[in-house]
Amino acid sequence: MNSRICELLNIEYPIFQGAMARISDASLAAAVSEAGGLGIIAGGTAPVDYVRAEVRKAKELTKKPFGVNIMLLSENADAIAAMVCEEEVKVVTTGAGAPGKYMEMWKDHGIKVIPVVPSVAIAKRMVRSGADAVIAEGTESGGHVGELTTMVLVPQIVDAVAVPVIAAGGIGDGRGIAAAFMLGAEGVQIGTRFLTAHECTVHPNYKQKILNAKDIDTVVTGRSTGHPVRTLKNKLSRKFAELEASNAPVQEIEQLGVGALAKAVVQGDTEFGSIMAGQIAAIVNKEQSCKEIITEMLTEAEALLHKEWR
Ligand code: TUI
Repeated sequence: MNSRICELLNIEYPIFQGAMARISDASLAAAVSEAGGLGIIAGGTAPVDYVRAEVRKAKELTKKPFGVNIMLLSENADAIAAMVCEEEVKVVTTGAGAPGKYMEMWKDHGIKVIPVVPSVAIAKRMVRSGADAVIAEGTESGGHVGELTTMVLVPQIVDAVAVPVIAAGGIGDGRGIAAAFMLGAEGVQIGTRFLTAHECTVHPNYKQKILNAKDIDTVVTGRSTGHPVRTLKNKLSRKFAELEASNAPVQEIEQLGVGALAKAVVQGDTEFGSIMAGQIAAIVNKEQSCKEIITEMLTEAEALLHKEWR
């Protein structure tokens, strides 16, 4: 159960903070890194100048390593891919695609590359193209999701690749961390639990929705458009479901999603905004600092695994 991840990335604990588009900024990422995990700034669909500014802020807030996530569907992916080299970012994670074309450039700059993968075949392809580790993300996650659950995905990817596997999706406390390690993971990535962190700058209405969420309160919309996204149920998700059930044109369905994440994250519109969240939202019941969250989760996991990270 040794974690190669801590050595690879020069971090204390094998806990990544999931990159949440429009949410994971310098404030959240630096707090997680300061607490000994790996904070990750989300590129999302943001312009390169915004992401660069967040990277510079994070460098002011912590001397510890942090990462940048590049959402490969973004029109700004090329520019952000070059920026992380210029800014000497230590770790890049990727989502929603294959980062093969950037791999050589990143390797030349000594960047550790850790793609998010939803299947064994994609995991193998990423490792062939040079990935240092992979994040196996189950469908329990919030945001853009694959089909397989964390429970089945993690052990299959662990068997298929030699690099360390980080488990993501449905992990929100020490029990989840311990379970992930039992499946062969050497690290975990956690998003939803950090939404209610003091250092998370998401709108308070968004945090309250997470605190109130119950087990069956998330839903996946967008399967018919090829961009399945898990959110909390609200008026927007019901509208999505209606349009999809009536076989509305893809453009009409996708139009509904434009600007919806910002509406929830920035304006706090929890009815017509997109409240991306994982299925584990129901166990998130309090607001804490990132340090408190990490300490509490590690204490629980260590007791279950008879292991000491600290
Ligand atoms: O990327 C995510 N989660 C996200 S991205 C996001 S922003 C967004 N907004 C609108 C539409 C789509 C996204 C919100 N949440 N998770 C990582 C992830 N990666 N999930 C699935 C994948 C994935 C899928 C296919 C990774 C690789 C892949 O490979 C395809 C290929 O070409 O090999």
